[in-house]
Amino acid sequence: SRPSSFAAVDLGATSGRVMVGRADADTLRLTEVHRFANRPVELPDGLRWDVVGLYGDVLEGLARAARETGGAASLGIDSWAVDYGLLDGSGRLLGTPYHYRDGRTEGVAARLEGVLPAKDLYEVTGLQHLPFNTVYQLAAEAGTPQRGLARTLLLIPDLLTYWLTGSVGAEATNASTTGLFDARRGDWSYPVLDRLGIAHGLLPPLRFPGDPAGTLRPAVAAATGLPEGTPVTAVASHDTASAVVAVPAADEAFAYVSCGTWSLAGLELDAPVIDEPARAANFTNERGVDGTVRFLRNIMGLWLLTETLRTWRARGLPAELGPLLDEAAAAEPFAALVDPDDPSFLPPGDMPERIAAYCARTGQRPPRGQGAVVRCVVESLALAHRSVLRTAAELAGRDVRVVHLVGGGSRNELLCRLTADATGLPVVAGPAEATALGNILVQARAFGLVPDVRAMRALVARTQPLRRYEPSGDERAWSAAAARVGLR
Ligand code: LFR
Repeated sequence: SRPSSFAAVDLGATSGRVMVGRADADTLRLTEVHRFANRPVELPDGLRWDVVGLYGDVLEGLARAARETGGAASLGIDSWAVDYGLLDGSGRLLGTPYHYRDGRTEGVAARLEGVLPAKDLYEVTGLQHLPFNTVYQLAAEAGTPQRGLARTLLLIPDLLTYWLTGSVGAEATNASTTGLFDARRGDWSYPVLDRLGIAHGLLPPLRFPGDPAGTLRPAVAAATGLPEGTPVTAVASHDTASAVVAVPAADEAFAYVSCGTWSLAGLELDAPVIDEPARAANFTNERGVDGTVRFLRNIMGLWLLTETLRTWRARGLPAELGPLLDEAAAAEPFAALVDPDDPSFLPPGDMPERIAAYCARTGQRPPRGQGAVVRCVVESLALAHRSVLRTAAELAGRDVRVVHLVGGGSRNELLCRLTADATGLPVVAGPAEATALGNILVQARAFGLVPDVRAMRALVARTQPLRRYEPSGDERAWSAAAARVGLR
């Protein structure tokens, strides 16, 4: 049978892409039709996403997808989590959405402690504490005119879906990252909304991966050349949830690291683990496809590297990743280490300077030379992968025999090799475009081409290039290194 075509819009924090995927029971082929930068904009009143520009790139990408396919069966949108636009009562966007790295949420969680203690919030949501969770962003905006006029909150993929179709909804995997979602019941938490004085109607009804999410407005069909009536399908609109769908795991004893701007390291579970040890370790229970739970922790990820390169580029220093990784591979091991999740690394800005400051603060000699800085970043990320995956297995009482490293980071051989060494487990690297593949696969299932997640994973394993790294490290050296930065 002829495989059907689907379009995937996948927006990451640093770049976006529109892909065409062809899928059936034996085929899974991705073609990139448009890739574009996602450049946050620093306005005098905060760090924002250029959502209108992104929408323009989505339209451009869909036009190219239309030329490539002659008409996709459906399209789906995923992006980073947490951030949102507010609409007034007539559906107009109120202001430019904030970037989660904007500083306005600083101190907000502490201020909320009296109204809704973090422990109580965790008990319901099972969500890791991140200063930028939607719940804190909303609290930071209390009293603003936008917040006063807001009648609907739409997370970024839902906002773009609304612009494409006119249809309003909240996709569940992404809703689970807001801090307003009940992890056990799999629905908005109305008691949490009440405690925070948030009107129930601000949050649209949920949609689940595979549900229809409207059809293209005639103006969008005209602008893109896609047929009128082309359906938009709700996918796992949280990029991490889409990536986990496309992890080519053969059985249950696997851990994953979805490695891009962030490293999301953890396990797939059937039910949330919400207890005091999980809260103390700041583990999250985000929702996956089919009611699964993504039990994981955020690690600062390749952000440390891309922000380092951006700093060097601005200074006119060499900033090409390939040669720098070669230098890093040859640099002295364990010379300088950081805890990648130190809060000082979260905002945009001079990253090498902050790494040097961290080292000085912890009695280490700051890395000297670019290769040494990159070594420090990559080795520290591998250490964090080790520490988080060990903790995950312990908290969930699960056996882990292989680590699947998916996303852009799977192209970074040094990171894959060091992650295998640090964890003492084989690392299967790839696919690099797991998120877009997961997006396509959920659509393919909605159209009856793939039966279930197991079959999706088997299809990825059969069709995508993967590379296996066997651990070769010295366990004692890694555990000593971890201890130096307070990891395990
Ligand atoms: C990864 C991701 C993470 C989320 C972070 C911020 O792209 O979606 O899962 O914690 O971005 O939204």
